[in-house]
Amino acid sequence: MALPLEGIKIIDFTGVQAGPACTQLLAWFGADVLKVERPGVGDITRRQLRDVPNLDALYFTMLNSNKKSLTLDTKTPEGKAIMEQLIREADVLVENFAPGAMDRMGFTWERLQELNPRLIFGSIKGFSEGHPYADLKVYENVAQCAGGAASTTGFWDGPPTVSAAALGDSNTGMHLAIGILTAVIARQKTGRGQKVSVSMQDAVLNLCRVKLRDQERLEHVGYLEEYPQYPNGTFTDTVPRGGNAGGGGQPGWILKCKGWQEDPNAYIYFTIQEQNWARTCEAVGKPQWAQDPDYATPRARQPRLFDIFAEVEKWLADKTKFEAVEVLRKFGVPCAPVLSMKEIAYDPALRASGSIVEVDEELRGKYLTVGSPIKFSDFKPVITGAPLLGEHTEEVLGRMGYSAEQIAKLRANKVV
Ligand code: CAO
Repeated sequence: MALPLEGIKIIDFTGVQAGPACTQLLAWFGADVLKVERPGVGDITRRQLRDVPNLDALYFTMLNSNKKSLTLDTKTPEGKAIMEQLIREADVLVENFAPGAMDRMGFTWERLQELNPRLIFGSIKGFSEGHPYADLKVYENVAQCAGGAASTTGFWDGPPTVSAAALGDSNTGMHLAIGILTAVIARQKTGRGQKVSVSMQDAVLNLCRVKLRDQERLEHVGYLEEYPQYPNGTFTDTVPRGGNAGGGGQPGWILKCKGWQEDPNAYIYFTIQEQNWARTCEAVGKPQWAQDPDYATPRARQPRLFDIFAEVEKWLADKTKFEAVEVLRKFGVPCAPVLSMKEIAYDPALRASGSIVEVDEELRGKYLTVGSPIKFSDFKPVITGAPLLGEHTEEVLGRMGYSAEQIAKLRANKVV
């Protein structure tokens, strides 16, 4: 069966994580993605954090599957000419270079439109155009700090904290993928391409929506009832760090289970859902709480939340995180074991669903990667290996009309 994005030609002029995550997703769904990389150098992640000498690092292979690779020095006249021909034939060009790099190379948005008015140009930067920091180079944690995530993550008595989740990188790539697909649909109506820009700061902020909600609530009422600082702590004029508190109307916390003294991940996340309170009480052996006026309503429970959590921890003391979840799920309590990366890597359910997949590459052999988190009823994305640097150079140039001699000359001159 043809994959949905088959026939869509994407020039992947990206590096590190944010851009490659975007184009990888589109490749999984069938787009023809050609990674354009500097000869002899390639995407920097090929050699960052290597686990096997001289092999492309997992950092690269896990973000560049299902793509092809062409080496091309786009700063040489011959390289520029090849790039221009590729752009004329492409549907989409994606880049995430440092601010101004595309312009310095001669590929301004105006020039791209001249070359191909149907081209969709996807661009990732740290900050939006016109922002005072628009000239900054940005990596993941910089974006988490600028987007509001770090100031609201962690514990109130500790420093701002970054998340392990790639809110700045892969998240921005996912936003760009949505933007690109939207522009593809728009082009079906208008016949024109357009520039689609996403800044990492904005993509992080989009995920911190509820914290902006909290800022506005704080300015209206002076406190945030679902934060651990309420009712006995103090609030300033900005949203505090709330530790592991449940972010919405459902109080929750990370609770210790059997073995927490030795195992740093022997915990569960436990949630108090208002509409499920009576069953929750039954589950943790406190059925009397359901009718007790000190515990029966969210308002009554609010000042006692940490006493409740302490009682639940007593109930958890002789249960592993998996045993605890087995009981709680039967009572409809929203909860989960805190899973370590090792547990995730070997989780049979994640393997069965295709969320973790094993790729077999000629040089590296078998390795795990994260598969498509988006599931379709008509097809299942198949994750293949990542290309070696310049693996498809001959194939691509040959298709563009270059002879073997011409390619050899380009190679000798380090253009490809
Ligand atoms: N041929 C010729 N030159 C090439 C080339 C090619 N195929 N590919 C890249 N280059 C050149 C660029 O044109 C640039 O040259 P100039 O500096 O002379 O303009 C140079 O290589 C380096 O570009 P770069 O963007 O990779 O710069 P960097 O390594 O200094 O910065 C990063 C990396 C990620 C900080 C920066 O690209 C950035 O801020 N990107 C936007 C935000 C982003 O996506 N960050 C996410 C990274 S994931 O954590």
